[in-house]
Amino acid sequence: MDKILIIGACGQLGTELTQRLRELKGTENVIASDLRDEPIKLIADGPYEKLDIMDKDAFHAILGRYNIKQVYHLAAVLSAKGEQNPQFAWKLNMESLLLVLEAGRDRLNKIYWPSSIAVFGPDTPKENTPQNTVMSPNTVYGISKLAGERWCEYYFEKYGVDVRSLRYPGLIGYKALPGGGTTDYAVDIFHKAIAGDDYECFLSENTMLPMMYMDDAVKATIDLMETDAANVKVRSSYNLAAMSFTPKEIASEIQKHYPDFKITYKPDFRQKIADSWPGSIDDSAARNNWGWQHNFGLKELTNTMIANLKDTIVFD
Ligand code: VAH
Repeated sequence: MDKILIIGACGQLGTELTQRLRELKGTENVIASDLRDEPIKLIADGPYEKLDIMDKDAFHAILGRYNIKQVYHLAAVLSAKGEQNPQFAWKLNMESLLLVLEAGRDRLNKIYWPSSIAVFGPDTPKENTPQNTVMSPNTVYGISKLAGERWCEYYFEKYGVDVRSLRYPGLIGYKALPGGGTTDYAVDIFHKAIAGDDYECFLSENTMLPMMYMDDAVKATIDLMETDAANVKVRSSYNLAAMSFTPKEIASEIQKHYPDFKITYKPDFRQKIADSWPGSIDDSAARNNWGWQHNFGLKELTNTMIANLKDTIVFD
């Protein structure tokens, strides 16, 4: 059984991916790592290492200590936070990926690295965005993800590194809070509605964005990593989709459960980021190559988020 290292394990996706991989592979085979001294409670059941992925020696020491053979490299600065510190976002997002890809040349069997719909830009076709199309991202996050995709394909073709990647839409889950994304309004809105508060949305009401419930994102990630290498025909990064909705649409769905919930709209700098992204994604390559199928639409997402969050939100 390959030992797996998850970098960024305390993040929104990392938390849930760590839990699921431990269920599938055995807790002791999945080493979680993040910048924090201690793991968050949800993943404190198994091995954890404090790791700054910019520290090459510390990274290689962990690879050796546990005889790691697979790395899920999730650590990154997301779109909104990246625009506030472009130089750091580029450095972290790119240099850490190259560190992991280099390790893949001689000591790893498989690598997972997340890309994003942020690789698309203002002149990309907005509807049913194809796998291969015009890509001119205008955020440092999107630029770093597009460059990262090119490096992944380069390391696969030049060195045979088995690195796999997905272009995630906005991810929504209840177990761990997101950090610094433009799509994070779709998580914030549930916390506000359930706490009985009004919500001031930082995007305009008709901003259509591709979104996905966290369980689907975790399923797609593991399905891609577990499929035979011969099925992985895209070595940059696969388009991945489940649903698209606007803030107005998700608010209406929530109001079916909380009729008094009120939303107002006050677009900020994140509106320009969202406007540069597609409204919907063609993920037929993932569906044809390795059998991707999503399970959650807007209704199922809303029901699940409310069912799980309402027992954890402290009411004012
Ligand atoms: C962000 N949640 O908003 C991320 C994601 C498609 C968006 O990459 O930056």
